[in-house]
This record gives sequence, structure tokens and C-alpha cells, in this order.
Amino acid sequence: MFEGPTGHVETVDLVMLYIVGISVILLLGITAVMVYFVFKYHRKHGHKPKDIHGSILLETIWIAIPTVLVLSMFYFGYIGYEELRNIPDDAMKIDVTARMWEWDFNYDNGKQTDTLFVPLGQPVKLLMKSVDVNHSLYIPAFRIKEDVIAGKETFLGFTADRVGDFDIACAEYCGLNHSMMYTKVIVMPNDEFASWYNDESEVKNLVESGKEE
Ligand SMILES: [Cu+2]
Repeated sequence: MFEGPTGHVETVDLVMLYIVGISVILLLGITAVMVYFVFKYHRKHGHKPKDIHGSILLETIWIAIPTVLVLSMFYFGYIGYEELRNIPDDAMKIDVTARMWEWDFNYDNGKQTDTLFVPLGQPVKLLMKSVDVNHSLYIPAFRIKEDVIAGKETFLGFTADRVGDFDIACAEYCGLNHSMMYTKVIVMPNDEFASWYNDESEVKNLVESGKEE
């Protein structure tokens, strides 16, 4: 948690922890008060309950606190959203096509693979479309996910700052083999990526090696 192959990991994990933390505190607090009231106000012999009519102070407090909490969740969520959606103009663009049940990655120089290869430390923008039903491109380790919608182009951006290979899953139920619609993103050092990118003969080889895992 909080550390990973993209800058989004910290942002997303912090928002997650913030929301879950508030929820847990509220759950425990409300449960404790409920249990306390059950004992304090249970039916006693010779004791008549009294009606209470309104309290401006209490009502203001229980409207104000949840409003502030919810707006703060929205604020931190929005900061993260901005970070995810603002992709530098000079990002490397890769066309992604989703189909039942595989991914195609198309590079500007005509290279096509079924594994996503990206250079280390460079912003990447995935331009995604589907040729059949709705899919969703999800890279858990990068904390990014975006639906790939039939008849509409969507995008996703990231900068990988760690060499390695990470799972790509389809996160939108898309039919029989949805659960097998996996591939990988392979992050390579710049020089290695450049030689892969410019070497036509290597295409097939790397596609196959990417598929093995
Ligand atoms: Cu799918």
C-alpha cells in the first residue's frame, strides 16, 4: 500500500484509506451509541418515557458533520481524479482495441502486440475502443481502470516508474471467457524499449513471450 509502479498508487490508496477509515469510525461509534441506548433506555417498571421535541443545536451538528465528511471525501477523490485524467500532451499514444476476449495494442509505427509494452518514466496515453461489447481495462498494480465502450473512444493515462510486468485484466463482464481476458503490461528501460520499438523482427518473439506467463 502507498507505494507502487505509478504515482497514482499513493493518491488512490490514501483516498481509499480515508474513506474506509471514516466509515469504520462511524460504524463503531454508531454501534456503541446504539448498544448504550438499548441498556440506558430499556423499559423499566414505574417509569414513563418523555417526548423530546427538536433541538436546533443537535440538528445543526448532525447535518454539518456528515456534510463536511462527505465533501472532504469528494474533495480528495476529485484531486485523485484530476491527477488520473490530466495526461501530458506529449504522452506516447497507443491505440487499444478490446474484443471478446483479448486485447490488441497498436503503436504509431504500425507495431501490433497482444501485450502492452511501455517505456520507463514516460507518460503513456491509451486510446481505447471496443469492436464488440463493453470491456474495461484494469491494471491493479497501477491503480487505474477505465471502461472500454462499444462505439465510443475512452482513454487512460499513466507513467510507469518501475521496470517489470504487471497484470492487465478485463473488469467488465463481457461474456463466456471474460475471466480469461488477461494480458500484461511490460515496463522496459528506455533503451530496451527503443530497440524493441524499432526492431520489426522482434515483434512476434516478444508477443509470444508476453503470452507465456
Ligand atoms: Cu472483456
